[in-house]
Amino acid sequence: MHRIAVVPGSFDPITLGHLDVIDRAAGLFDELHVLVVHNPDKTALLPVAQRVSLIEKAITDAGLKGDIRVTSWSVGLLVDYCTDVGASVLVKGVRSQVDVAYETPMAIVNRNLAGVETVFLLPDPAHAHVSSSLVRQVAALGGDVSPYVPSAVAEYLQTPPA
Ligand code: COD
Repeated sequence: MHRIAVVPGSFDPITLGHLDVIDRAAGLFDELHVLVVHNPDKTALLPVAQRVSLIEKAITDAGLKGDIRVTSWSVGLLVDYCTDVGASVLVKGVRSQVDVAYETPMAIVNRNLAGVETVFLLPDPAHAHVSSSLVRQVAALGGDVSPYVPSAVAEYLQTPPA
């Protein structure tokens, strides 16, 4: 059976924590869709198309193996995308009990809505403290974000287009 999984997120921007989860997930499934989804609870920094492009560059630069596709989704439920592409699994990274508490109700609702299961992956502890919001804050205050993000993101945040 050809197993397709989706790794959804805001990825605003992609961090080394996200990349670690994508790498682990790519080793577990035949086909992986990294899906940029608008989170209405968050104020976005980067346009969705820019987030997609930075994820693609980060995956290429890191030399990740496997069938990894990057795209975005803005219409309807996350599980509608899964159904459309034939994905039976969502992959979420969990850094702490806070992430588990946030993700658990969504995982149950997604299973009830469409039979899509959620797999939780633990990140490398080296990246467990990293979040996109922390990166956005450090960048906004002029700090060095390079320890937390792929080099393409660090370059972009340090020299955004005019
Ligand atoms: N290490 C490991 N994992 C990490 C790290 C890290 N350092 N940082 C983030 N992650 C994980 C997060 O826990 C999350 O699983 C994923 O990476 C994405 O994180 P973000 O911050 O980019 O994205 P979020 O948290 O804003 O999620 C956006 C989603 C759209 C994925 C989310 O809101 C969602 O699943 N929405 C469901 C929409 C829907 O259909 N709702 C109805 C039914 S529930």
